[in-house]
Amino acid sequence: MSSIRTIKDLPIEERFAPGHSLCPGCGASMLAKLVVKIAGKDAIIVNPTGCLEVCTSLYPNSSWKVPWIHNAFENGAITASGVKAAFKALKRKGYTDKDPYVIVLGGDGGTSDIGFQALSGAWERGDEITYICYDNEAYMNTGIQRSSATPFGAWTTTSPFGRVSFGKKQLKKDLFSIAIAHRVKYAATATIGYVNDLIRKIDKAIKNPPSFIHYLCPCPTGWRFDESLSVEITKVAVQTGLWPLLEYENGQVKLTVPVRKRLPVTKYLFMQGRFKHLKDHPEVVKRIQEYADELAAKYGMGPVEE
Ligand SMILES: Cc1ncc(C[n+]2csc(CCOP(=O)(O)OP(=O)(O)O)c2C)c(N)n1
Repeated sequence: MSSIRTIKDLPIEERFAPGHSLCPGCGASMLAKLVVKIAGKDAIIVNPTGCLEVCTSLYPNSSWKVPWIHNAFENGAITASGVKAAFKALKRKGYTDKDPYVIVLGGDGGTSDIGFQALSGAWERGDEITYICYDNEAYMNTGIQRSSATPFGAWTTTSPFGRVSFGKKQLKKDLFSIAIAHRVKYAATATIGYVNDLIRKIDKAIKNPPSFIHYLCPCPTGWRFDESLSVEITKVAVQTGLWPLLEYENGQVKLTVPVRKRLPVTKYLFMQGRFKHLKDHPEVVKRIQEYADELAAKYGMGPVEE
């Protein structure tokens, strides 16, 4: 089984069809296209409720040229565990010779909040599934409500700003560390701005289950930026240190894309309408810079250079 390491290694055949209703610039469509290209025709995609599911399966159409299951918001991981177990049993009994990759594509609400217990259980049991969280940092499909993955200070419809509020009051949940704490075999963070890094990690994750990828998913609609900037914005997230590109395997965490000189977090924040009220809250911006500095110290990124 040869590895897919860069965009040049990708198969030509498309397995994610156009014609879906995801927004222009949506990071979930870019991810889905890559995942099904890399995983191939026998992969089985499990898709809990969310933008990706709703917008790619408008009856009677579907964008998925691979087997695909929509399941409830709560149970992406356990649906995948069941599919994998069924294939193992069928194979053992001689009914099939297939042992497909089973891959969940879940939003941050479906992963870090509502589907979390099913995911934790699957990881703890060591179920041989790959879970990819496309993290657009809010419940976008239902109108931009905050999730536990929404960043500190961000506006959402349920973390508004105004006289008594500066946006979300809590830091983002650290799903990468939580996955490692469950002793998964492989875990990574990734994003579309570093596409070869992303491609290599998808390939590695599907071949080394139980595995997890936390994918920073740009969302022009919910983050309030021009759709042409989707890829650029994720590069800036990485360069500020707010989204370190990490990989965990064999008990070691490493930074896969070095950041020797960081951009100040203001560069990332003020590209987006969801943070624009922070111009009146320098203390919140300072805390976000400190958070980036903490990540830099933890993962070995360089100092901020204005
Ligand atoms: C148990 C349950 N609660 C609420 C909903 C309504 N609902 C459907 S999609 C969605 C938002 C999903 O958010 P996320 O997982 O972050 O994915 P995104 O929409 O951002 O892609 C919600 C709240 C639901 N389907 N099931």
